[in-house]
Amino acid sequence: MKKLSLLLALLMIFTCCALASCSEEETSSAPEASSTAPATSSEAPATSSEAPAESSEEAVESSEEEVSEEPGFVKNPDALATEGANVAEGKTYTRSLLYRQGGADVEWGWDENATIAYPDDANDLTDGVIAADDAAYNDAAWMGFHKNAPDYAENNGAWIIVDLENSYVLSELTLYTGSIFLGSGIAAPTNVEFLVSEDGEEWYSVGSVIPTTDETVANAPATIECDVTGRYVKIVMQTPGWAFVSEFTAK
Ligand SMILES: [Ca+2]
Repeated sequence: MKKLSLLLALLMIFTCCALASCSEEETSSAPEASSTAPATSSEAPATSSEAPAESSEEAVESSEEEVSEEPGFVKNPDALATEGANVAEGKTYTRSLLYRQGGADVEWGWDENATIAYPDDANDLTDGVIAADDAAYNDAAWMGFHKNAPDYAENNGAWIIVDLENSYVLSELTLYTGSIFLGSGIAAPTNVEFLVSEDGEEWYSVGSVIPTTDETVANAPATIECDVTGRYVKIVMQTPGWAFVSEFTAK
C-alpha cells in the first residue's frame, strides 16, 4: 500500500508539472503572436499612405490637362430646354452648293448650267424625314453635296447652318448621311464637325465625329453628345466624293 501511495503521489506531482509547463507555453507563445501582428499591421498603413499620395498626384496632373485642352464654353443662361424634342425640325437653314452635273455627255466636274443632280426639294434637311434604311441613291429624301463643287475647297468642306430661332441647351446633334450602301461612288463623309453660335458669327466647335457606317443600310448617322447652348448650328463635312444627307436633328 505504501508503494501504491508513493506511486500515486509521484504521478500527481508529474501531472502538475506537465500542466504547469503547458500553461507556460500557451501564455508565452500568445504574446509573441500578438506582438507580431501589430508589427505587420503597422507596415500596412505605411503602404496605404503611399497610395493616396500617388493618386492625388495623378488627379492634379489630369485636371491640369483638362484645363489646358478645353478652353471652356460659356453657356447662355437664357437658353431654352429642348425637353428631348428635335428643335431643328421645321427650321430654316443655309448651305453650300449642291452638285450640278450635265449628264453622260459632259465631262465629270462642276457644270454651272446643269440642273442640281440630287436637289433639296423642300427643306429636306429639317422636314422630319430621315431616309429609309433601304432608300436608293435617287430617293427624294437625299440632297447631294460633292467635293468638286466650287465652294468646297474655300470652306474646307461642304457646310450647313441651321437657325434654331431660339438659343437652346443642346445635348445631342445628329446629321443623317448616306452610306456606301447607296453605291455609285457615294460614301459617308470622312469627318463631320459641329459648331454652335449665339449670333451666327462667333462659333464654338462642339467636336468632330466620323459617321457610324453599315454597308447593309443606307443611313450613316453622325451623332455627337454635348452640353452646350446655341441658336445656330453649323456643320462642316469632308467627303471623298459625294456626300448625301437626309436630315439634321438637335435635341
Ligand atoms: Ca429630311
